[in-house]
Amino acid sequence: MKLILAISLFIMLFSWLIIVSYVYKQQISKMVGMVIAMTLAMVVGLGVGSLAAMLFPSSFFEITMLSMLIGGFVGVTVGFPYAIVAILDGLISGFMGGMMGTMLGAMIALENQNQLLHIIGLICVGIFFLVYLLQLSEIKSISTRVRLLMQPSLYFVLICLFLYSFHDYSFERSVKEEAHKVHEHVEEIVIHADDYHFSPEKIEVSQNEEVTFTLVNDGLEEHDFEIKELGYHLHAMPNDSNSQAVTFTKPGIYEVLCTLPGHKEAGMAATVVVVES
Ligand SMILES: [Cu+2]
Repeated sequence: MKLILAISLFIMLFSWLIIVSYVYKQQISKMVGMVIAMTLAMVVGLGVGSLAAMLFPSSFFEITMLSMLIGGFVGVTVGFPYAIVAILDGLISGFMGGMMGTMLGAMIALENQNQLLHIIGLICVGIFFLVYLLQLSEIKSISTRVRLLMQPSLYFVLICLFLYSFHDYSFERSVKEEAHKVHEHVEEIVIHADDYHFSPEKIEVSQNEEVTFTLVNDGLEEHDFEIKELGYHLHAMPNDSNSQAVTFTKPGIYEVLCTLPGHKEAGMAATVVVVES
């Protein structure tokens, strides 16, 4: 809920700057318009890129392209009322911001992602405020109707509200909880091997969930536990055991064998049924 508030406030603060630069385009000089286009495009690209790279680390390419596009789009939009040079600078800055943001988000260690997110949030709104002051310094005449609305203090209050709703949002916590949840799912399955028999003979596991098989040799001879399709191999001497983790990515029925000569024929076979998740 608070996150939705933070995001809406962020969009509001940002749109305010765009509205001001459109409404007062006659009074703001081309030079300042260009600086505003560059700054906003860079900041938005950086923010969107780093957040996206942290949230969707597996689709890095798509996220880089999308962040560059968003940054570039912001640059063009803000630069549009001013000059071609403002559009061009905005576009390039947006591309760069998006690119750097995704790299930053992807490179940062998991435990620092929360800090990074908050630092970038703070930088974004801080720069927004400076841009707003820059815009106001250019505007000579404000109609009395909107004078109250254009007070920098009002904008500042919105920034404080944003920081308040954002400060205790813990991205790190949600990531860690997720990782913990996955960890809890690691299941150990113990298979007993005696002379020429596996027990159990039918093992059921879920697709994409890590399982650890432990082969316990209760027999008088050495035995192994091999899943040929995965290149998975466990071996145990008599009165010994061995374990190794494996993840089945494809559902289906996998054959398990003891590869020692004659053992399979004597009945040392089992099946792993991987259930689609
Ligand atoms: Cu065997």
